[in-house]
Amino acid sequence: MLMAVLLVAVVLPASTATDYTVGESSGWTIGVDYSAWTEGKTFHIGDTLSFQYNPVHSVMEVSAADHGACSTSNPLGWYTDQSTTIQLTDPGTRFFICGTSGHCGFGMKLAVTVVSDSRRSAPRATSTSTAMSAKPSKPTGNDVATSAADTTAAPGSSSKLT
Ligand SMILES: [Cu+2]
Repeated sequence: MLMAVLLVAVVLPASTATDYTVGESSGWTIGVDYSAWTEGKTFHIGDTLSFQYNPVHSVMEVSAADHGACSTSNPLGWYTDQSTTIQLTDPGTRFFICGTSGHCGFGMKLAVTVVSDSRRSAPRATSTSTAMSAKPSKPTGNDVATSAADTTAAPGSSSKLT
């Protein structure tokens, strides 16, 4: 009797994270509008991005500035295994381009904004207890070209060390 009740309780919160295949069946390639692909999607902490691509492409994670400029000179991460899974572990926007020369200019660029997980009641298997409030540290330190959108993090004191 009690056993059955416990089993149900364990099974219920099983799958809350979503695995997004970038570009759906088209994958990560030239000719897909990735800003259109992200439209209407809400990416949460714990979700994953799956890039599927052939060897002429790669996945490069870059800063916002390099994403805007299609610059491959200073990657934060570079993946060439043709099947790359990116874990979305923190709130904020992450930027990806193709590392092959010219491909970003042909549209192989993707920006994914990860929201804090306020909608879900029970986040699983993450030991971080900082769910939605009180995030003292900002993980990505790209103060290079902070665009106008970046007013959320620092209320008042924006340090300019140029
Ligand atoms: Cu490419």
